[in-house]
Amino acid sequence: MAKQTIKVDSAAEAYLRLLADRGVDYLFGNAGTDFATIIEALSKAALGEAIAPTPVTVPHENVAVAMAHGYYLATGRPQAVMLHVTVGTANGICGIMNASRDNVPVIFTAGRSPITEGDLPGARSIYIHWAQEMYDQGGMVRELVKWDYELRNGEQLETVVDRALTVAMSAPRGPIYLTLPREVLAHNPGSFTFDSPSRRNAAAPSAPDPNAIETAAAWLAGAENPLIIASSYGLQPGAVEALGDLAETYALPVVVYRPRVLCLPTDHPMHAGFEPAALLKDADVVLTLDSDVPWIPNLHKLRPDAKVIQIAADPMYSDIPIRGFPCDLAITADTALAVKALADAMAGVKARKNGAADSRRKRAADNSAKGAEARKATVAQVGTGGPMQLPWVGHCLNQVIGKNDVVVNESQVPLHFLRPNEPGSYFANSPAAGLGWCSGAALGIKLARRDKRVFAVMGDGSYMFGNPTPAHFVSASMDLPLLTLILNNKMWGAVRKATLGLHPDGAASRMNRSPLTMIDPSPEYEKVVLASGGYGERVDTAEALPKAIDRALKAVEVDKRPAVLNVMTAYDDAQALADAKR
Ligand SMILES: Cc1ncc(C[n+]2csc(CCOP(=O)(O)OP(=O)(O)O)c2C)c(N)n1
Ligand SMILES: [Mg+2]
Repeated sequence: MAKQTIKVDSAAEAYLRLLADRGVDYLFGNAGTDFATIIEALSKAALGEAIAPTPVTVPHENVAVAMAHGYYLATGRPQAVMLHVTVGTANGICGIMNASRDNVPVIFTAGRSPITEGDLPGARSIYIHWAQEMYDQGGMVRELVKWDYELRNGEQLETVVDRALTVAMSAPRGPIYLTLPREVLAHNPGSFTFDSPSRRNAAAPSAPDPNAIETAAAWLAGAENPLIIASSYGLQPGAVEALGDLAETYALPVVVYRPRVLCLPTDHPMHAGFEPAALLKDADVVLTLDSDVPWIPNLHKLRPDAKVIQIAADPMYSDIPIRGFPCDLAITADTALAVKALADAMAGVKARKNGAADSRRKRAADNSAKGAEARKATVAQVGTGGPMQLPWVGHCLNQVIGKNDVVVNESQVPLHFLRPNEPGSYFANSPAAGLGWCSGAALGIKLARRDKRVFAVMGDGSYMFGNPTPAHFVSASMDLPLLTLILNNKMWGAVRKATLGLHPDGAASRMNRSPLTMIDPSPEYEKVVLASGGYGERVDTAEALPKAIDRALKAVEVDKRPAVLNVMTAYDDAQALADAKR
């Protein structure tokens, strides 16, 4: 195995070299006094005198974490985020909760206030070095990370960095937290010897238990009305195709519920839409794939005698305190491997002979034809006037989105109108739903895939949660032009919907503007991006949207400027309540 020895001026320099050696391309940073030696080492790298990940200045921590999140979604490789001690960590926790619940590995790091008050290099030198220290800095994030550790000295650097990366990347994947004390970073070991490539690798994906797969195959083959529900499935290469083959070969309808990635092309013949209720009530065997919440028990009814199979890297979802979905068979596995194993096993099992598969295929084709008719009728109704309906926004996006596009979604845009089809072309926010993810995630995806057009679609609330000024700053400073669509209903619509859902005839229902729900008067969001040299436009009517999208795309593609469309959308209580009951 190859050992390398390099001359270094500090442990910080050795640390950054290791990150770069291990495939970390970027360090998303929001700096403070703890960064002194990191900045020194990055400066050496900028001058060509050292090797380090490329630093990206991100003026809000949540944007930084979301960028690492997005970059991983696009590449499958974790990136590093470094924040300022306790206070920066506190600001980044919402993003880490999103990553954690979505099994997204992020190398989440922060400085640690210096602990010595004397003359050691890095020792306390500024008044904040006292008050910013906490007894248990890692405790702030411990519940959300797979591993947290404080680097004690330069000697253990390689073990610590490799452990951070391999723990984060072993299934179920997730963020880790590493704190880096100022004195330790500032220590000068003179030289640094390390293995390159690393001698420590993340665990290989786990294959499912063959007996469990045989049982699952027998249940599915013997079912009259089998149903697959997928949510976070589809990131592994070939996963989408494997599910498509399985579903098609055995006529298994697939409901894609609250997807965070593209699980199955929307046009796939067995794609059964985005809502489980209609099929769940008759299903006799339900297979869930990477689905923390496959349905909502008090809205969607499962047949009492239905058998439920859950497959995930951790089908218990043991980091979620309470989760009681029936589970007759839980299979721990890399889900893509499990789907392939299931397809093999089903080939050897006798299917029911009563024509059930044929009738499922026919039902799927009928439903899909009915769906297309219904969509056509809706589109004909919503194509004029303003504020516009969300199906129209979905439809207009569908008209422009091609094979080279990625949609990053933190909005209520209806997916059966948006209809993403390409693996890797659709990403949505984590089930933790810490709002403000979309802008940063879209930037991270664009950074990883500059060849793609990236659409960031979010509500007006999400836009503000996403720290628009920092996000547009990064967009401009790193040449990452996005097309941002703000679906602006001038409110936190989901909050009003939840209030009326619980109190349908209450006081809030008798007011159009209930407290703590309105963001009105609405800021002129289209102007915020102008401050970063971008293109902004407000879109008031449905008719105006297609051309506005064309103009914004021209700004993004030809002029390479970030573009924001402030799209005025309608909110309707009756519709919101109907949506809430689906
Ligand atoms: C960080 C964070 N704060 C608060 C919430 C609670 N919350 C859930 S949905 C929502 C409203 C979102 O508003 P907007 O993005 O405008 O979408 P709309 O519901 O209007 O479609 C809020 C505030 C949250 N999920 N995350
Ligand atoms: Mg809103």
